[in-house]
Amino acid sequence: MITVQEYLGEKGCEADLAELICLIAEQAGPIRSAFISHQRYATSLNTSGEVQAEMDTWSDTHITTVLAHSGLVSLIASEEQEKVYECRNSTGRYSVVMDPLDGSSLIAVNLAVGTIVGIYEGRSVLRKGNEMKAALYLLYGPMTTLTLSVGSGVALFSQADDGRYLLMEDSITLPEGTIYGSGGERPKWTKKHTSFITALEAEGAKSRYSGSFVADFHQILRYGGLYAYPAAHGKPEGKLRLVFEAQPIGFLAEQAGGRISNGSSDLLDILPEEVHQKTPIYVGSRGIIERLEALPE
Ligand code: AFP
Repeated sequence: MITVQEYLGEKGCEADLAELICLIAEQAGPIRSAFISHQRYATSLNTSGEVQAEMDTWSDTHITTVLAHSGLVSLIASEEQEKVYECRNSTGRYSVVMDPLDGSSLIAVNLAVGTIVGIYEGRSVLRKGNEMKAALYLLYGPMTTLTLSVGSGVALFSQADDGRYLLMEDSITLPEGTIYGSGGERPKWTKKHTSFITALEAEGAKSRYSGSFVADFHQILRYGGLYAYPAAHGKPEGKLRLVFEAQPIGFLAEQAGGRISNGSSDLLDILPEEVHQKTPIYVGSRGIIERLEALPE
């Protein structure tokens, strides 16, 4: 079977980028091991005002420390850190954006959570998503999987007992499909969002939503459909973050032939103004997103 290292070699990925991707993927082992001993929910809040789980801060510190010592990275922007972390003395030519542990409120109920990462070349993290060099997520479910794109399609790997990532499927295509999941409280949804979801339901769409973006997106990637976290009354920017969540997941979705949108335009074309910026998100099957974008506000 093909390992992730062999896959990256076949794709002609630059050696330092391949090294960085593999280094990040290796952290799934320590992160999985930490789940049992770091189950508490802290009293601290992140920059978005959300309660941090112990695993949020643990994963953040762990990955940041590993990357800071790697010599491959110059900047790290994390959902769990207010400021962008500068790797002093590093000549690394990549900047990393990450949600170290997405879906952390689900650790207590043992549902799938993950690590989301985007990699840019150069010393800057406020970039359009379509400038990304690579994006990946690690999903901690019954298997540990790595979903990866270096800009030439999407590949899915699973981690074997010996720690190696083995290719399960290359050139993944995000199909048209009928699963949908939407965050937010229905009474607070906008009129456009409510009528779109109601129309999908009338056509037989089936609701599946866990509350872990990375896990909910993964089933959309495989089965097709729509993941949405919309604008809402009182929350016009929704809940999810453009830089740490939308851009890496959107890069993977579009590399698989799907789309990501804020409801009216492609999120990968938007230049973030600040790292913790939020955005409404619609990601999934191309046809569904195009239908939504064509609707009047
Ligand atoms: P946590 O990491 O705090 O659990 O937040 C997860 C998340 O950012 C994203 O992964 C989910 O899709 C979304 O929030 C869930 O939000 P709701 O609890 O409002 O459905």
